[in-house]
Order: sequence, then structure tokens, then C-alpha cells
Amino acid sequence: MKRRNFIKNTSLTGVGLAVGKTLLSCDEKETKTQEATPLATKASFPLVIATWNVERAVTTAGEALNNGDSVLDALEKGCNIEEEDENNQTVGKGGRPDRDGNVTLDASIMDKYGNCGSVVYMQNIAHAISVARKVMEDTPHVMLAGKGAEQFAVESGMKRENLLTDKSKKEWEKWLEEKEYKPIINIENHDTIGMLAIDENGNISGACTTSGLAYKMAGRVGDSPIIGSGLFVDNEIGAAVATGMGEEVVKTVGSFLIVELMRQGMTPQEACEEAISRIVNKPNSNYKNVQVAYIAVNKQGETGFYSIHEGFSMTKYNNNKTNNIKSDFYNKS
Ligand code: SD4
Repeated sequence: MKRRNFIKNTSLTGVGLAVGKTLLSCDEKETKTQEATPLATKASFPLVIATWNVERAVTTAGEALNNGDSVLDALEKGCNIEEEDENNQTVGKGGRPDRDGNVTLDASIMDKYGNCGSVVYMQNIAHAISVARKVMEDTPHVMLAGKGAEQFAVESGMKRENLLTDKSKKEWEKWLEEKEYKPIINIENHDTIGMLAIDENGNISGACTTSGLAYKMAGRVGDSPIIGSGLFVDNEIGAAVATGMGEEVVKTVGSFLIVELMRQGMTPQEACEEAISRIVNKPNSNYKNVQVAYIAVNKQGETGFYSIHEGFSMTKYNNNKTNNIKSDFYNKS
């Protein structure tokens, strides 16, 4: 069945009817922007949302869009803010290392055409999202790992630097005394930046960048660079991005799941809640000990966000204003 017919047949209610005119196949998209524009105006784009309290990053991205930057430039500028902020110990420079003391970065980016790029287990380059974008734009590949990603970044003009700051090094040395691996909800998993943006024409793109879980095993890769798990964008439907314990996100292919649920008519909020329920309702689920959170946006600019535990928040830029909003959560006991 052709994709367009599939969409027609699966979205006969709710969102399906509401966004009928924006459900364009890829080849129609460029020629039918006229039809998409009225809806875009109604939802007052540009719009940017991101995981956690990252007001500076979101404002930077939102203002970049308002100033006419492309959505990818806006996402990159926003994510770069967190990557160079040494106080954010879950992203880029200053990120907490793995158990051997190496800071290893994961990042992914996805554009309105469904193109994507990612880097996994990359060291010594702070701006992982910029490398992921270059993978998408300048190579025939989707994903580069480890040394290859680092080499590609240097060849692309990015500078090598030591990402382990004194603060993160001292904390790691303290951790070595006990060597107890125990993810701490909302602390150890905190502050990975997942960002979704809609430009003034209603086109959606997304990005995600992280140093992953602190004191992870050497070689561990999380959900953030895995397209469909940590991030997924379908410009006909919407986008989703994850934060928290990546293993749980990968096992449920969370971001792709959310976009597919929105395709079937769920709101972004309903879809985020359903994706969390897939984790917590598994037999023998360990959800009491792990945090996972999602944010999502649909084609009309409606947003949703939900987490397993209290403490998650989403930052949103819309109508020239940035707000950080507390998330509802599953575990109320
Ligand atoms: C990971 N999902 O590597 C990431 C961690 C994270 O805020 O989101 N931290 O599993």
C-alpha cells in the first residue's frame, strides 16, 4: 500500500481529520507549502521544545528561527550551548566519564525529509551534534562510531579537546572508591538535551546530544544516537525525543513508537504516556529504579511530555517566550 493511502486509512479520526491538508507525501511537500501554511500560522510557529530546564539553549534556538535561520541551524546552535556548558555534566564538555574516566558522546539529528545522522561513542570533540549533522549532510552514511567519528570531525575542521573537566574528574575519582554502579533518578540521568523544532513553514526537525550515563561500562552506547529510539522525526506527523535510562528506551523503540501512535490519532501527550506505559507495564519492569521521559510535538504544534518519576520538565519557546514546565509522571506512589 502506498504510504499516502496508508495514512488516509489509519487516521480517520481526530488528528487524521484535523491535519488532512498537511499529510503530504514527500514529493508533494515542496509544491504544496501553500496548503500547509495556514495551519502553521494558526499554531504560531516557530516552536521549540527541549528536555529538562535548558532555557538558554531553547531561547537561542527559538530566536535563531525568528531571525530566519534554518531549523537545523537553530537546533545546532541551541544544542551547542549545552555542549559547551561545563556545568552540564550530561552533555559535551564537562560530561561525566565512563567507569574508565573517558568522556564518550552520543548524538543524533533528523531533518524534515527524514534524513538523519548520528555519532556514537565519540571522544575529544565537544560538539557532537555538529558532527552528527555533518554525518547526515556530508557523508553517504547515517552513523559513525568512536575513532572514525572523531577522525571525521577533525577532518571536517573541528578541534580536539579534553572533555574531562577537573570537576567531573574529581567526582569520578570519588566514585572509584566504591565503584558502585547505580543510576540515580534525575541526577545521574539529568540534562541530556533532546530538542524538537518547527519552523515558520510548519516543518519539523529534531536533535539529541549527550555524554550518556555516568560511569557506564566502556563502550556503552545509549538511546540518544539510535534513530527511532532516542529521536524520531516524521515531518508528516510529528517528532519525539527521549531522555533518561537509554536501555529502557531502546528496548521499546520509544520515539518511533510515539510518532506512530500520533499517526494513528493520539495526541502527543497521549502518545508519550503510552510509551512510558510500555516500559512500566512490562513483566518484571524495573521502572521504580529508573527514570525515562519523553517530549513530543505533532504537525499542528501540539506538544506532550511525560516521565516515569517526578522531577522531569520540558522547556518550550513559542510566541517569543521561553517557559520551563513541570511534567506529569507515572509513579505517584
Ligand atoms: C543515555 N538517554 O545515554 C541517555 C542519558 C540521558 O539525561 O538522557 N541523560 O541513556
